Amino acid sequence: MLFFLALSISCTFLCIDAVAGDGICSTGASATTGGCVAYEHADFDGRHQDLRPNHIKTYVGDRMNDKISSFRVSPGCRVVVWEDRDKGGASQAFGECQYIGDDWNDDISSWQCECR
Ligand SMILES: [Ca+2]
Ligand SMILES: [Ca+2]
Repeated sequence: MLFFLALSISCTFLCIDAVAGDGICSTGASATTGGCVAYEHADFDGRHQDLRPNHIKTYVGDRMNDKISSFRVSPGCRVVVWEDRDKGGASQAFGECQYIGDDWNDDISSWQCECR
């Protein structure tokens, strides 16, 4: 039991470190037309998917599944992502991000645009 606990704690720390280390995210938000945009490639390139403020995609669709690499985010908003559809598996929050990092690249299956 203790062993499992220690293992899950160290994994949590490692995952957070990895995202902070590889990801190229800014704390400042870019001026978009409201809401969040996910992109297939880094640097806001390739196919994109828009999400209005406080909306959620429980499945990104076959075209975008396990392909998202960057996000644009309106002021006051952030994205929350999940590795599986229907908010399943690991989760992480991002601001404006030209590359989400090796841990999350091409992994996202559901996401949400959270705004104040
Ligand atoms: Ca990609
Ligand atoms: Ca996935």
